[in-house]
Amino acid sequence: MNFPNIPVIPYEGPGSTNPLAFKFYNPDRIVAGKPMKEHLPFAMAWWHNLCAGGSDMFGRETADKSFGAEKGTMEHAKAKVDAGFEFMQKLGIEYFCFHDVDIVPEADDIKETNRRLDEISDYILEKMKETGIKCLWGTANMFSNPRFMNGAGSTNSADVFCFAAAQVKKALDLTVKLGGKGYVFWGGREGYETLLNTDVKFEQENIARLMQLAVKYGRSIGFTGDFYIEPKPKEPMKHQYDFDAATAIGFLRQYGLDKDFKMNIEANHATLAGHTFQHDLRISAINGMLGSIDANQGDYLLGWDTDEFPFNVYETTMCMYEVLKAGGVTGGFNFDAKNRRPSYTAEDMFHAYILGMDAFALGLIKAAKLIEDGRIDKFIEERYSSYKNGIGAKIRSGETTLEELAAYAEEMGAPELPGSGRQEYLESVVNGVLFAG
Ligand code: XUL
Ligand code: CO
Repeated sequence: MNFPNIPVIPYEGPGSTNPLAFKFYNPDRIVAGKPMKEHLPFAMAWWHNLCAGGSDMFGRETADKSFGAEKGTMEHAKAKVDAGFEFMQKLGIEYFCFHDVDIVPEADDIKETNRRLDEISDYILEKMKETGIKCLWGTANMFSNPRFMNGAGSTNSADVFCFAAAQVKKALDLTVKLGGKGYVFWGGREGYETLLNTDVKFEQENIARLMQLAVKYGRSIGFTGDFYIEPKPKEPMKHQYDFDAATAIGFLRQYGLDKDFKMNIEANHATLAGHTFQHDLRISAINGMLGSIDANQGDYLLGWDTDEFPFNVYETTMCMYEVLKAGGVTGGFNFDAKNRRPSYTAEDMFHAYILGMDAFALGLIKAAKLIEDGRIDKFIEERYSSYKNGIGAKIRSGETTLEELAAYAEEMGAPELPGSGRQEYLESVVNGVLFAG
């Protein structure tokens, strides 16, 4: 046992002061017609939770993630599997997400790395069968190794492109072997630093080519799930090609990938793009591409990807509002989040997930109330009511001409002001629902 002092985390309700209990996440509680756990398929991110020890560019690791084994060995890889499954079981988390290099130490020779991946995935599969825990999505890390300094699909080197292809192929094999629901492309270094050395069109075509090849191969080995793009505007590259949901959706349509791909929206990436989390969820949803969510939050005072555990209930509420309106996600809620560096104990790992799961459970409860309350929906409906009849209805149905509209305007004279947006009133409605007890 890796966490002998941590019990299975119970639900104790909002009044509880037990740090190792859920206050809001009650998996079987019915909200908006189904149990919370069905609305919120939570996933553990292998890389942060089992691999990252809190190092940053100014200091080394503070948390010990050795789990009793020597790092860089297959014993360590297995110890992480044991720790991860114990962790998920204790929290009632039913899914995990992984990169290839999170689950084994990468060898110099890809054939050896792949052998290690076969071995560890057999072991993971055993644990999955034992526990009923499932794989949400897999991905290939094509950004850490120096060979990917200029990107993977976007690299200037055809040899590096082939290496990336080999990693994608293997990561797809693993995702299928583990029954993953999705496969993610986060284009870590698919971007550029300066146009003085970059052919943007060439690079974007090559990224699309890698994705097209992945779809073809994935479908040929029986992968029926969704491919995802995870947009991010910057970091590590100054300009990343998948800036935000709108950009990524345009890209997918341009290259005929839109039937196979959806979005994996990460809160902190959306805010780095100058949007709200809710904005990128809405853009994905209205395009039929709301796939999965990387559940975290950023820090509005810092301009980078801090990957904090979600705490801001306004944001989780507006996220769940979008998710409920969209009829749910096809993927899940992956905690792509890490403890703050000074929160370095095993207990902190549990506190972090309890915080995140409670924040989303609360968001779900409040979002369902907002929808049930109906004042926001009613207001929006009335706001556009001038399009219900007459000339407005003709505009909507496309049965008009510019000449007809101009004649209408001339006849009418100056239009009345379009009606108050009532933002402050609506914000007070949200507060009323959030804090009404
Ligand atoms: C990096 C990030 C990644 C992806 C998977 O910002 O979010 O961890 O989620 O590669
Ligand atoms: Co992410």
